[in-house]
Amino acid sequence: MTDVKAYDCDYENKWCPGCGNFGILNAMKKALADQEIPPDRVLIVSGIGQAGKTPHFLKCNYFHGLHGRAVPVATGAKLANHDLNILVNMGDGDCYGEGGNHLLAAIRRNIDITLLVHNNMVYGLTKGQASPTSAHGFVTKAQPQGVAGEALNPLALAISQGAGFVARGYNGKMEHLSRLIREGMRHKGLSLIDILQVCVSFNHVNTAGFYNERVYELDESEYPVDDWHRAMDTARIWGDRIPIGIFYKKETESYTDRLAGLKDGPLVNRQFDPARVAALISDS
Ligand SMILES: Cc1ncc(C[n+]2csc(CCOP(=O)(O)OP(=O)(O)O)c2C)c(N)n1
Repeated sequence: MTDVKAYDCDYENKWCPGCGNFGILNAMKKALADQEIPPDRVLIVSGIGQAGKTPHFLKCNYFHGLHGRAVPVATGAKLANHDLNILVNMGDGDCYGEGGNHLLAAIRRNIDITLLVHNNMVYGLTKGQASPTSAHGFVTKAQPQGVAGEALNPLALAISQGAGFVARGYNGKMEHLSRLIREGMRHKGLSLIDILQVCVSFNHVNTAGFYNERVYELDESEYPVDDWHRAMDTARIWGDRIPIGIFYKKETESYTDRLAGLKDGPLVNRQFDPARVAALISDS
């Protein structure tokens, strides 16, 4: 039996008191424990930022890479060992800004990883500049007259590009978020979970109060999760009411399923023959 405590680690945590990342961390632990996944079967890859620190606070395998580059690392790890459960923690700047092109490639290839984007709509670690999801007009020290551009809609982007599992969670609804993470991990193929995350230091607009008044759960008994047009419409709802839940879900062959070379099991379990590699190098 795997308990949430199996994932506890005593690394000192410096997130601000009240940071939404704590709810996300707890939801991850619960999702992993509920699936009885032991820590050694999990790899967490992260980029740079406050979100990128998440795996420091979990006892499991992790790789903390460069800003925006967690997805290619996770892709490589999945291809090397497709038996591993791979989660990726990134901030909205990390994933949709610096790492945007990698996100597009992962969607196109349908890499079987679960992307958890801590979307606080601001660059937290570097003290509050606008990110790709900052709203038009959002005022920061670096954008004193407000953001001139429009905010990226990550859910609509992912659905439009054919991602097979697209969901939104909220750090204030831990049980619900943990269910989404569990479902995302069970999905064969790329799962994107955009998580509304409160930043108590640098986003004084999208606060817990703001979300608690607006967030509602999609009704799973009524909502047709495989209806692409409905998903696109739902992804565009933002205002007095903000939906959370699974917006779109449709399974198609994942990248690892498509690669003939992986059919005989994970590459890491194969015998490595240095003589064959040496022969290949001398041939070229
Ligand atoms: C290529 C590159 N560009 C910029 C930076 C500086 N930098 C580090 S973290 C960060 C922003 C992080 O914001 P986000 O990804 O939204 O995560 P958060 O800290 O809000 O969780 C930036 C711009 C960097 N380390 N590398």
